[in-house]
Amino acid sequence: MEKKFRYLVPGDYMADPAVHVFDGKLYIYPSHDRESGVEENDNGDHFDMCDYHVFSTEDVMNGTVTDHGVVLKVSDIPWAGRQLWDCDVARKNGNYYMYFPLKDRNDIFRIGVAVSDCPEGPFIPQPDPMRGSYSIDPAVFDDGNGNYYMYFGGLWGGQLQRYRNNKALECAAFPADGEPALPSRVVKLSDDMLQFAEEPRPLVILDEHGQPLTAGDNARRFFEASWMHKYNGKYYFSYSTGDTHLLCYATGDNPYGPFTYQGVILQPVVGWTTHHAIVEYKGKWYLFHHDCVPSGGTTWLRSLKVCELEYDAEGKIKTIESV
Ligand code: FUB
Repeated sequence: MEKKFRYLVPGDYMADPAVHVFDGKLYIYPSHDRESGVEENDNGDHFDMCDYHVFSTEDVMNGTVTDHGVVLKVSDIPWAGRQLWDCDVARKNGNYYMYFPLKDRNDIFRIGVAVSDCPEGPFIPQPDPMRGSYSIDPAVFDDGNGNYYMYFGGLWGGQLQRYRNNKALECAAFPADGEPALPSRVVKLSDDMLQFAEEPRPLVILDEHGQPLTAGDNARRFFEASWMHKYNGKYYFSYSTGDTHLLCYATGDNPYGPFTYQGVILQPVVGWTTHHAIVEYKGKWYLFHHDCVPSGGTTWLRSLKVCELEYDAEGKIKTIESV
């Protein structure tokens, strides 16, 4: 049977979905793409987003998708420079915490937090970014036992190559092809959800021989777009390979890893970036993602999309061909 895809917000450009189920309703927290006129470059300056909307639905493939409007904007954030990239939201004790990457006034990406008492927002930003935060693409995983973990990081425009051991380098540095790839980071959040509870740790992805994926293995190594979900007791870390345009995943036995590479979730879509969320809702699993088909291939004008995701009997995700 042919796979069914649905564009969720046909009237606007939305990308980088983070998706959660709160009180039986499915909420989508995407980036909000726009035509800002900023010229395309390797730094990603053309992804010049300035606000977030929240969407909700109770029927993923066929139901109404409600737009709850603008919930946070750059001009509301006290430490803002520019570029609101991929966000995520977590719930704890009746409060909702939105985590967002934004360049500060020195053009350095930091991760900020904004708080609301409902999943639709609006979200009120904290006065400063999270202490010790850097790079982009925060994804927050609720392990269901009172512990919340943030996965973050992104290469190139995401600035991860500027850091080692959580310290800024004098100059950005990429490992040689045969050296271990630059990893995503994982960090437990503090009880109040507003800070890191510890130093971020590298999230290591091993190959089939138990060796870390190398920097030259760019069809498998991490680039950006971290996401974590659990299936049958296993932890599934999924991510984009960036310049090879794949969504891949690796599995592990705990939130910190190590994780072992498993395969491709989604083949390249139209457009340079690929980014996703994997969620179970009403007994089915879904892959939320984006592509640039509606904008005729304009990389910075992406459209939100969803399809069902399936596992085989061993828990392997079946690769999805994009259309
Ligand atoms: O939306 C800007 C950036 O593009 C995101 O942070 C990356 O994951 C990529 O999708």
